[in-house]
Amino acid sequence: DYAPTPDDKFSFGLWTVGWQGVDVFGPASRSLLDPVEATYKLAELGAAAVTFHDDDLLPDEGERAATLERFEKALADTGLGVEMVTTNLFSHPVFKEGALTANNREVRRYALSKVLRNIDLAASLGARTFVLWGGREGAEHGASKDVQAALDRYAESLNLLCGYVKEQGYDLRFALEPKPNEPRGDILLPTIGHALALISELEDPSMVGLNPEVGHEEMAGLNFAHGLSQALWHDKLFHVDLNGQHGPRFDQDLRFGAGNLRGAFWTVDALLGSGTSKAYDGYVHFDFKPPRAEAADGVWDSARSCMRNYLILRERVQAFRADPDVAAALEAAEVGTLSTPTLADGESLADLRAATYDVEGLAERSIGMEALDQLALEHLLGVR
Ligand code: GLT
Ligand code: MN
Ligand code: MN
Ligand code: MN
Repeated sequence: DYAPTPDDKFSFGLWTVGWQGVDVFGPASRSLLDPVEATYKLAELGAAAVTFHDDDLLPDEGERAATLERFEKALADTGLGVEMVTTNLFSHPVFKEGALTANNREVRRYALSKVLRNIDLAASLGARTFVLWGGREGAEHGASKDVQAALDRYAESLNLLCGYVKEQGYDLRFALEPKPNEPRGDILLPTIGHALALISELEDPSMVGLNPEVGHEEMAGLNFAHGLSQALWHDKLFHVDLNGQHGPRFDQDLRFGAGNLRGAFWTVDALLGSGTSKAYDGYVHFDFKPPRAEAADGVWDSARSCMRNYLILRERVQAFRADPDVAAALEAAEVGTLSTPTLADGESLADLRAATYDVEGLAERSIGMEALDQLALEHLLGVR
């Protein structure tokens, strides 16, 4: 009956169910949700872990110790873990022109100090992943940002943070979350590919990976499942943000399964290793916003549905991959053949050049991919 269990490793950001519905055109439509109460509620719904920004859980310096104590009690009472922590480097107007890559050096230093403090908290709560979403790292105007200098400062910050984690002996890795735009007109590290390229320039690339989000790649018109597969290929899929999006438009943060449903099917397939490749073994983390029109009941309906849709899609994907007709269609489409090296062992490029090729015959060959895709569609629709 698609009931979540701790083995499913479902996790929610406290800011998701806690989102009060503030948008560009209107104020909050829902009252403030106590993050500790949200933690109890998420456990009751079947989540295994929660995640948060410093400011989601501990907005008030005066109440920091008391809130932490209540939160740790909630974790102990429910058995929930804190698998990831992140820092809010985007809400306060001090970050209006960036945080780790702000032109202003005092802002950059303050941002770094805010992250360092939160890393200590993350480690003390046992989190293994630290996400960095640079929503304000970017620009609206051409000459206003020296992009190469900004990338220097991004790399500098990451190198300093990795050094700090090693020096402290924390068991923590960083995950960069790409996004093309919103809130900045153009955000640095706009896609999975851009972020991967930056990581390869760091002092210790092994400590930094990705936290890709469905909606963010789809805002850029990209195929999320392909992005996940490339991140897995690089061993860089440290974390994931699942949600829903209807193509290139504002960041919708719909519940997982809403929006691009076929994309969601292939997203789950990619996380499971696309049949024969590397699979993701981290937490299945939902980063969505319950629509502003919903009241409290709708908030919990949407959270429940994220997990339920994942479990339904996982069942459909597993049925697709186990179907003998699919195995035959995959073979007809030569999908498995792609794993054979193009040049055989002991063969030379001269051998390859000297061989004869039936170019016309190859051009006319059947590839059978419509048949394969129809099988996937029928599994998704539940008619097979
Ligand atoms: C913010 C953003 C998300 C990020 C969160 C982590 S905060 O809600 O829209 O995509 O994952 O900083
Ligand atoms: Mn988003
Ligand atoms: Mn978001
Ligand atoms: Mn996200």
